[in-house]
Amino acid sequence: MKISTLFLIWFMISINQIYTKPILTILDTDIGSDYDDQMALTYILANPSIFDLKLIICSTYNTTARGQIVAKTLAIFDRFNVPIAIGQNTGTDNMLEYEWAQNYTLNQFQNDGGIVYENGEEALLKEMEKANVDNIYNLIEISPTTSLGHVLQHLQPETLKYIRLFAMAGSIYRGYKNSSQPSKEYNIFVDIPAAQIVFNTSWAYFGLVPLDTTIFMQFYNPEWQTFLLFYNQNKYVQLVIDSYTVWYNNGGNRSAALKPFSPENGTSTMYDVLAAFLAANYPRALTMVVQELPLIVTQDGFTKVDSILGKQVNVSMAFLTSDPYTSTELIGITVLDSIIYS
Ligand SMILES: *[C@@H]1O[C@H](CO)[C@@H](O)[C@H](O)[C@H]1NC(C)=O
Ligand SMILES: *[C@@H]1O[C@H](CO)[C@@H](O)[C@H](O)[C@H]1NC(C)=O
Ligand SMILES: *[C@@H]1O[C@H](CO)[C@@H](O)[C@H](O)[C@H]1NC(C)=O
Ligand SMILES: *[C@@H]1O[C@H](CO)[C@@H](O)[C@H](O)[C@H]1NC(C)=O
Ligand SMILES: *[C@@H]1O[C@H](CO)[C@@H](O)[C@H](O)[C@H]1NC(C)=O
Ligand SMILES: *[C@@H]1O[C@H](CO)[C@@H](O)[C@H](O)[C@H]1NC(C)=O
Ligand SMILES: *[C@@H]1O[C@H](CO)[C@@H](O)[C@H](O)[C@H]1NC(C)=O
Ligand SMILES: [Ca+2]
Repeated sequence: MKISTLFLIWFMISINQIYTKPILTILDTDIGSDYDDQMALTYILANPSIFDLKLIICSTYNTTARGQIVAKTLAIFDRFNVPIAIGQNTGTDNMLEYEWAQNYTLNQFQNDGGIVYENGEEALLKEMEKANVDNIYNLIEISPTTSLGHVLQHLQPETLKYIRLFAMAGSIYRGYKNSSQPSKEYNIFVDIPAAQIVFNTSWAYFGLVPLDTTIFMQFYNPEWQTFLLFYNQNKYVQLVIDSYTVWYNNGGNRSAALKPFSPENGTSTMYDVLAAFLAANYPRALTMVVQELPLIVTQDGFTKVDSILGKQVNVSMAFLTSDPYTSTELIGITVLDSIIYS
């Protein structure tokens, strides 16, 4: 029974990835701090038949340093046609992955043919304004929403009918460390007013992956061992392992996760990858149990069900399999294989 369900999901993922037209996509990321943004970006770039990536905006803290990490990634994929938008620098923060991209400057990226928009919010606004009935956009939001919150104050509400949001944020019933109490999730907590704006917007579709499901997103043996085998012959696998190792050695090893991890045996928690996976498979959620819930963001940074004030959000509350790791392993295989075979 379990095997056949898994096979069905696998089959649907494959079909989905063969027959859909690539969808216009914007990525808002705080790549550099946690490692999951890098895996999400790599997955997106490895799947051009699913994602037609139009803009990457880097948000919060040292956005220039984040931009460099994106630049090096785009260069390895030879994707100089994807512009990098630099969001507002909101201060200094540990950027554990930065060293990996240190020797590839934004100037170098531009000399190589890349495009950098110094006013990232303006670039995001302009890209979102292109959405219309013939050009539906998916916005993959895997950062605190500082940039998006600002942009939403200038965007015509009409345009939002053509933009679907897929966000990693919040915590409904479960929190960090598989706690039975919800947490103040990071992407919300860093900029609560911005999150309130995003959650109080009428999107064409709003799909949310909260901690309730994302805490189980660790890719482990055996799919990780298979991935490692390709290190010497595949530059995308090399990109992931090298940047992950830099991040890990610079303190990423202390990052919280349900299972202990190291570059030899698996990943840290790939929260953000689930948002990209959800976008890739829209309108199906495949491995996930989705519930439409009226949510608000409270003044102190919780995401709460509120049937009076809340706006509807399609929340990935659980996985279809009773053991969540059965589902996240399948997602891991899909994601890692697509990187190997891109
Ligand atoms: C941001 O990062 C870049 C690259 O490391 C560095 O040159 C710059 O000084 C940093 N800026 C701030 C405000 O931390
Ligand atoms: C950056 O450093 C790496 C590792 O030392 C090296 O392989 C790469 O060629 C360097 N890139 C540039 C642009 O200098
Ligand atoms: C998470 O917590 C729930 C109940 O609190 C428990 O049933 C489940 O086994 C836990 N899962 C993991 C992977 O720790
Ligand atoms: C949502 O926005 C409307 C105005 O469009 C405002 O009246 C309402 O108070 C906001 N709700 C929340 C929960 O922020
Ligand atoms: C949630 O999903 C249902 C079914 O696909 C859809 O009809 C509804 O509009 C979605 N709601 C939001 C807020 O995205
Ligand atoms: C993380 O790595 C540092 C060295 O880079 C080491 O000093 C520290 O003990 C490690 N912490 C954990 C929790 O493994
Ligand atoms: C993975 O590596 C970490 C760090 O070395 C270690 O603590 C953990 O036990 C390993 N897990 C497995 C399943 O080998
Ligand atoms: Ca992130």
